Amino acid sequence: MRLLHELRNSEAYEIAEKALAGEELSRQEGYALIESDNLFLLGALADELRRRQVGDIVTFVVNRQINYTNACVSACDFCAFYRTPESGEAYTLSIEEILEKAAQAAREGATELHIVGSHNPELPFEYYEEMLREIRRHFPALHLKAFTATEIAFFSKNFGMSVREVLSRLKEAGLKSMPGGGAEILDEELRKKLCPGKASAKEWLSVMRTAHELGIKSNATMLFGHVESLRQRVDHMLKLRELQKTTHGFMSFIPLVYHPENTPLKRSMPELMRTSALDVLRTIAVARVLLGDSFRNIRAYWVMLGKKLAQVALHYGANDLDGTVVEERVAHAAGAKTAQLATREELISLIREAKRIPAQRSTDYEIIQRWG
Ligand code: V47
Repeated sequence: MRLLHELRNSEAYEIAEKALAGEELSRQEGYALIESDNLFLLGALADELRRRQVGDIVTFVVNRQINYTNACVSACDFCAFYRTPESGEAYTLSIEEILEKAAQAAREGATELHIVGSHNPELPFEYYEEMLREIRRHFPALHLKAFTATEIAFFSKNFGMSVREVLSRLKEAGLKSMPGGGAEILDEELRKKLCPGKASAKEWLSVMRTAHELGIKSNATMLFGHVESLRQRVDHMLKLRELQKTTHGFMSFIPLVYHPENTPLKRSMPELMRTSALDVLRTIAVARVLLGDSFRNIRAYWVMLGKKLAQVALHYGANDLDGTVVEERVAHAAGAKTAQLATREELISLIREAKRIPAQRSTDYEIIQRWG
């Protein structure tokens, strides 16, 4: 059959054979995969590698996000969430307000708080320590996953402390792991254009290395679908793969779909649209194949993908749907139309309908409960 003949003679087919034989793919092979238009082959390959690596269980976490402040001096072009510290729309939650949100999460059975903010020069370091200490004192069972690597780099500069000291003090106060935000695209030139006011790619990776050395595990994200090239996505993944080989500290990889509405970038490029569903699936599949054995967990973050596309992504290499979330501000400020909350039942049913086994996990991917 012509279809199969053409497939067998394609470069993507050869690369797929290599990946299936368990070999690590090179940068050039990564480029060829992401540039190949054979989404079926890519999806089938990613799905098979996912099955071998983690089986048919698809996980989620019962969690709550808390965005403690939006006042920010970094002014990234892709961000609709931040406000300048002088703006009348800037806010900072008090420790009491944060504790109320934590109490609600605990009542609803959450096991994790995901706490991130912006780069707010007006808060003292004690605010962060007290936030963690107080939550830990009142709700010791909640895992505190907090502060992106760019926030940590900002604290280090703002308070004149080394990254190691910042992380050690936060760990002492109750920090258990770190989310993967702020990675954007780990390319120095692109960052100079999009986010010159915050940590460089080198600094982001260095904060993560230090965190992992201190026993603080983390996730890694990639913000895609704006002005980056397909090859820059591959380069980004390879930087993560390299670091992971030495630290083994990343728990999961989370591709974040760029939402353009209300962002400075969209104002300067009105033609910028949200990327297509096919581009999302291709990127998730390439992540599963290229990150190989180094990353067990590839997340389909439903808040940014939408629940239906996140479900499809479970057949393109993803094995995790993130969590119940409850309140999300970054993507919603930039035009996300998804709900802010997913119930446990909803996540279970999305996973079941994808013919996978739903399981609730802890932040560090221990299974808490599975269904069927
Ligand atoms: O750091 C900013 C990105 C991140 C936009 O590690 C945008 O468990 C889309 O990192 N459109 C925050 N994305 C989200 C994040 C995250 C989410 C869920 C789980 C985890 C985890 C991490 O969102 C930011 C930035 O990279 N972002 N602006 C935008 N307009």
